[in-house]
Amino acid sequence: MKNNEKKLSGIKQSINDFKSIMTEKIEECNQVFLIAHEKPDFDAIASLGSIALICKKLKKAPYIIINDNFDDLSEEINEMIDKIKEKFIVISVDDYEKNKTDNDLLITVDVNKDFKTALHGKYKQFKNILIIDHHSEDENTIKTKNKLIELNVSSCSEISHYLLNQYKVTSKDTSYYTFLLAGIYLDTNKLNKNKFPSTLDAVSDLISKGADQSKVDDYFALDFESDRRVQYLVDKTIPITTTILISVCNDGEYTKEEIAKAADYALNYKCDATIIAAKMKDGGYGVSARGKGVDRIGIDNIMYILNGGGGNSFNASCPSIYKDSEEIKDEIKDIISFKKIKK
Ligand SMILES: [Mn+2]
Repeated sequence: MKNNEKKLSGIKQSINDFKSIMTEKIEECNQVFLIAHEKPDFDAIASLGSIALICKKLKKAPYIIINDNFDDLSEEINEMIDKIKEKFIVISVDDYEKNKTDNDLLITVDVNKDFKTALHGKYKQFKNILIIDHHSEDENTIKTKNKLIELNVSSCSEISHYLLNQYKVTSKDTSYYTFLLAGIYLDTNKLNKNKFPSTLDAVSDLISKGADQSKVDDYFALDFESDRRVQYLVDKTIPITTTILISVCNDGEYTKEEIAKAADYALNYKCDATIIAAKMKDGGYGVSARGKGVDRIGIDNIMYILNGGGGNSFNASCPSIYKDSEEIKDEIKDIISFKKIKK
């Protein structure tokens, strides 16, 4: 118990330290732009909303950049974005380009890799950048001194919740708390994994502030058609070694989320890792890999060699691949059998 308390105070301490630099940077800039990773999920959207509330409290109405085609995002995500639009301005990268000044601040949430946001290649245009995230850093992490990257938390929503508290920001519109709860539920698979004492504290605080649990359940309700597609991908997995299951699927059209869910699901079987590749709307193959933490298999390294991806021994992926399914399957086999090593 003592150890848990120490951990919790550690998070609060680093958040408190970050608060002063965050306040300073927000106050001294002309405009604040917020961005998350492309194809934003509940955690990303919830974090955008909360950090926007903090900017507003500091009297800097932020611009939230969401450059995705809204039709590609789920109904639930669109509903959340519409809610955020009641209070804040949501813009595209083109809008940003038209309105940028030489003293702008960028805050990235739920992301720290340069290639994962729609501003890739444009970071130098910002005078300052703040990163608020829960993913580990690597050589692709956006260059900035000012970052709050906490690995011992469930999600960026959890960090955002503690930031809201530090700034004493409260919202009459309880949707913002509901979004944070949804973000935490997503990244903990409904509190089944990846949760810390600070996570449970955040959950109980959010519920006491009016986060709507039945709404969160609605967000996670299974879409039947989509779930059938996930199960189809799972059905197609075959053992490629005694410990790795793969599925490369060229029929049907899948979303990144469905591919990730299939990789998660297949990991329930007797194996150390799963790799799922399936065709998406644009003709490319989305790839997700999951592992049980067995480092020697190195799914992150497999993703790196396959198409410049990465991750860790539990969770890895790579950018879409535009080749045919047989070629992809062969390449994965070659990598696993060490026929193909680092480029
Ligand atoms: Mn996240």
